[in-house]
This record gives sequence, structure tokens and C-alpha cells, in this order.
Amino acid sequence: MTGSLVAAQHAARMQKDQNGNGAGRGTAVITRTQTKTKRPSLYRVLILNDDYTPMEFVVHVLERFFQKDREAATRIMLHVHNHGVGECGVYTFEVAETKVSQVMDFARQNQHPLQCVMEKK
Ligand code: TYC
Repeated sequence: MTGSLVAAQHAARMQKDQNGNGAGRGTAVITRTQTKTKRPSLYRVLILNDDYTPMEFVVHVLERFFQKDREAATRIMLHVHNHGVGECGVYTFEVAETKVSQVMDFARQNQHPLQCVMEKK
């Protein structure tokens, strides 16, 4: 066998397939069976201070919708009272949206002007 034929056969065996795999010809490779996972964007849910909503109502909101114990709820409420705004929790978009709606509906039902908003982290 000539040297050039041996070299051509070797080159054919080493040829990469269309997926860029170098295992040899006639191979098929599944490049990705699993869908690529992406971390979801996160959103802060915030409450705003006002002059009229009772402190006890805000503490109740934090316990009821944000699973805070009384101590944590009181700390957050006082932070908002003193600084104007504070974080209730961090959630994915749909959960944050639901929390905001629940708080706004509950405040309105009880005729308090409490405001709740979300912001992208
Ligand atoms: N500033 C209110 C008051 O003095 C209490 C309050 C706290 C209201 C937090 C809203 O998000 C709030 N009664």
C-alpha cells in the first residue's frame, strides 16, 4: 500500500462528523436530550409607609401573606415606618405578583391605604 493511500484512509477515519465529534464516521450523537435550565429572575416585594394604616394591620399582613413570625413582622413594619419602604420577601415573578395583589386587595377591603409593590432584583 502506498504511503499516500494510508494517509487518506487515516484522514477519513479522523474526519469530524457534522456535530463536531471526532469519534469517526457513521456515528450519530444526541447533543442535548435535557432542556437547558435557566434560573428565574427574582423580584422583591416591598411595602410602603403611609400615615394611616395601623401598625398592627401591617404586622398582620406580614404574618399572613409573608409567613413572618410576630418578631420578624414587627421588625419589618418598624423599618418601613422609620425608613419609608421595606422588603417583605423575594420571589419569582408570578409569586411576587400574587403577593402584591393579595396585599392590595386585603388593604382595600379593610379601607387602609397600604401600598405594596414589586421590583426586579
Ligand atoms: N406609619 C404607620 C403609622 O404610624 C404605620 C405603617 C407602617 C404604615 C408600615 C404602613 O407599610 C407601613 N400608623
